[in-house]
Amino acid sequence: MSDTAILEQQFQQKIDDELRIEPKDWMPETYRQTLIRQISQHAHSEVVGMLPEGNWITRAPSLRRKAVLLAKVQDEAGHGLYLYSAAETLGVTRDQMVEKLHDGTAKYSSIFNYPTLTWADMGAIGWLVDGAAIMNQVPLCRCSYGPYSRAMIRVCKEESFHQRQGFEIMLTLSNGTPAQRKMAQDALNRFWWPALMMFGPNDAESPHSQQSMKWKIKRFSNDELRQKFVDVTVEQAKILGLTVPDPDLKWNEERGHYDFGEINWDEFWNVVKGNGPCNRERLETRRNAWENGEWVRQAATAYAAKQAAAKEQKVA
Ligand code: BYC
Repeated sequence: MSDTAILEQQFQQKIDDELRIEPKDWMPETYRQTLIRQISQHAHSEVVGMLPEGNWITRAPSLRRKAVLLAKVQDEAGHGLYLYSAAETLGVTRDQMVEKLHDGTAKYSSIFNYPTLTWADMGAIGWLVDGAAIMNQVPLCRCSYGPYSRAMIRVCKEESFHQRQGFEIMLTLSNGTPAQRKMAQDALNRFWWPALMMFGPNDAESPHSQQSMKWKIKRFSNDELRQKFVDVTVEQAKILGLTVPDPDLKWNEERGHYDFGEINWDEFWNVVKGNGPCNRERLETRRNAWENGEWVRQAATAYAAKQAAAKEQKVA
């Protein structure tokens, strides 16, 4: 057996024994690259994900709603920071990751390429998008890579608050005037299918799943998580008195799960490839933010250098 084969065997054994892989441990290059891809794309999703909601902070209907939404959007920025930091432990810099987002080579979640047209969309995003995120992210707290799994613990606690605030907005609207009810139903109609797409392609079409499951980066497949989400969320829609926009949705007694209709995969891949309703606008906003923030980065770097020089002088 070659040295590499022995190392690979020991590595897989560690994973099978539920031990965490830490930054300085030996790891196959493909494991490192898979994590950089997933964690950086996850971080980008958090940061781009601030845009559809940030758009509504000034238009939130009360001071309370404004404060809550502001806190939520700030949380997303924090999630981006933890995740970029986790990815940096794998030997990639934040600048390299951001560059890949800006030149379109790194992906971010398809869901953030849809517009937020009414206040009810803030409810639908919290309820459905954060709900889907929790379903996907709770298992990531047990991911085999230590820094990613630890970052996810705090992220999940905050996502849980996000999901509840969204559900509360939906509940208020559904118990409101006929116009408010209609607005809530319209938001559900527009966000339901894109929320199901967040879990990624069907297992048979998912090139990374098998290896990522073996490495315990992923603990459940895309389809398993999507099914869990449908089962939980359909019951919540009943509480809201809203209709899930899927004529094929039906409880399957034998399976003990809801059957649901076919996802429009052409729409999904179209959005993933950069041609969704808001892809260009989102990337343009991020690129502008990066350019306009140049002076902040320069000032922070200059300040850090000044502090380091002062510390050195003190030691000397
Ligand atoms: N959108 O083999 P697959 C949030 C790509 S943010 C775009 O199944 P994998 C929030 C996939 O990247 C939550 N692309 O891949 C923030 C791959 O392409 P590449 C974001 C997608 O990695 C603000 C290709 O399709 N959550 O909650 O095994 C406000 C084949 O897919 C999508 C995360 O990022 C998609 N939906 O599984 C509110 C969670 N799906 O990379 C809320 C962490 C797939 O080869 N990520 N693709 O070019 C994951 O769990 C996994 O990466 C995925 C995909 C389940 C998303």
